[in-house]
Amino acid sequence: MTERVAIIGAGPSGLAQMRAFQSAAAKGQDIPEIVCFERQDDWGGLWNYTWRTGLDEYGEPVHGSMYRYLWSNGPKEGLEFADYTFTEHFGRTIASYPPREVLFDYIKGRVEKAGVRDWIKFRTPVRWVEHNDANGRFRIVAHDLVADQEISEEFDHVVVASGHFSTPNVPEFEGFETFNGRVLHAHDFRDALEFKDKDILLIGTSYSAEDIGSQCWKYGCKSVTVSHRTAPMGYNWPDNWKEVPLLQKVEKNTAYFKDGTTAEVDAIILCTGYMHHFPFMAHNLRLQTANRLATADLYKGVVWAHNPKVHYLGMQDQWYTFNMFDAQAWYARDVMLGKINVPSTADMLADVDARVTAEDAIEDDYGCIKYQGDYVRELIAETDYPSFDVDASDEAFYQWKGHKKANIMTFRDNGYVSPMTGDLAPPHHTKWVDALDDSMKSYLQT
Ligand code: FAD
Ligand code: NA7
Repeated sequence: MTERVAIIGAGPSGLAQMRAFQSAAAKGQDIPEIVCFERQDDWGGLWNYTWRTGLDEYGEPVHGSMYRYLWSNGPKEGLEFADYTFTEHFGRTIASYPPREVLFDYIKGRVEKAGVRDWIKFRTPVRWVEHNDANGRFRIVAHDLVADQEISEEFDHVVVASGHFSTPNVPEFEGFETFNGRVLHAHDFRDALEFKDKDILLIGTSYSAEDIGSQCWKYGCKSVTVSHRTAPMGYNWPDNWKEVPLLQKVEKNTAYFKDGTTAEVDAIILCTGYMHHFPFMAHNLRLQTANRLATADLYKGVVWAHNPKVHYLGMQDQWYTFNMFDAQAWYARDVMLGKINVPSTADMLADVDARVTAEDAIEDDYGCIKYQGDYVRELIAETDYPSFDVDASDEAFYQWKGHKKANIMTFRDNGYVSPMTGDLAPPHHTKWVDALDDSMKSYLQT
């Protein structure tokens, strides 16, 4: 009997898994039956932009956390697919920080070429996954939203590719109930123009705070105040931007910070990160981890150590993205195909511990980049994923860090060398700060 593989999610990670199997089939290998369950009505995961927030038209939580005018926050040379380059997709070299629509197009291009769309059941969220100890298979319960019918099927392997930047972490601060303005999480932020001429307060100091603040500044907010729990970001911010210690409380429109200072603000955007949230996984299969490079309980960062027929893709905090998901998907595929044997549970957990210890010893962001680059290199060495110059990707990330430090509002005007083709990306035709139209049409103009 042909084995069956369930993939949960058709974002970049789930699509990587489908492409991994399709590439094996294209080489003449037998592959299992693949069924991908996807809650949204299209593929691409977070890159499939939606204007919706809260619940969707079926009452499902909206997955999307991306917003209008989003440009890649890292160089594309750090995420390029080794089996489908930007040059192959666009027919020429393009600049290094594409807007969302351009990256969405790139993601789609590879899987359209692979022809795997028929494997996906759209509008079908997975509700429950449990292991059947009697027959060693997994029962998956999903909901066909369009037909409003429950689906219950058995599979031999499960790949969880549902992402971890969708369910917001929402702390509360004193006075929010009576704040005279809007309080929202970054997950629900959609359009910087909403905050034009407004004084905004951001809580958090990571990518969301940096980028949402920069967007709002670019599109004309009056001022940006960023409140930190641990440390300020420390970039050379524009004059109408300041960094302050943690918010203590708000009263009407006044925000009070830990150092005794105050600010008058119109809106508060909680850029406080996301939760790894898998309510559909039975407890003995459910990943519980912090957002870090070495995740808990995943052998090689992929295989669920307590049942190696379950795989989780893309669950790490991310410097590397698309090609790391590929490295993981190819590895998971070969475990499922029996080409790679995993060790005992004890040895898999020892591998996890070793990765955690190695991550804990990293001193700075450069070390994190190298750590994740080395991880990608380790995985691709074990499969037939096309080898690529990981050092060149690391180098693009190192230069990116330097460019951000030099000027946080101009770093996207730089270009880097492709680890796949060796080509240097050309500069974009317009400086990021002046490029208000983020459409693909505008971006690809020469
Ligand atoms: P996702 O893209 O989240 O896709 C998961 C998919 O699973 C979704 O389609 C979802 O609908 C589906 N799903 C979830 N639950 C279920 C269920 N129960 N049943 C069925 N389907 C389900 N990365 C970069 O490389 N560059 C960037 O510039 C960048 N910017 C980002 C900006 C923001 C605001 C955010 C939030 C993330 C950004 N990222 C960026 C990181 C992003 O995580 C990855 O690029 C990528 O989208 C992760 O892919 P994924 O497939 O693992 O998860
Ligand atoms: P991250 O990278 O997980 O960062 C979360 C931030 O939120 C971080 O600065 C935290 O501060 C801060 N945080 C979390 N909880 C609190 C509370 N209770 N109070 C104050 N500050 C808090 O999430 P992002 O959304 O920025 O980035 C996620 C992805 O989106 C990323 O990959 C990008 O590509 C886009 P800490 O440093 O822990 O004190």
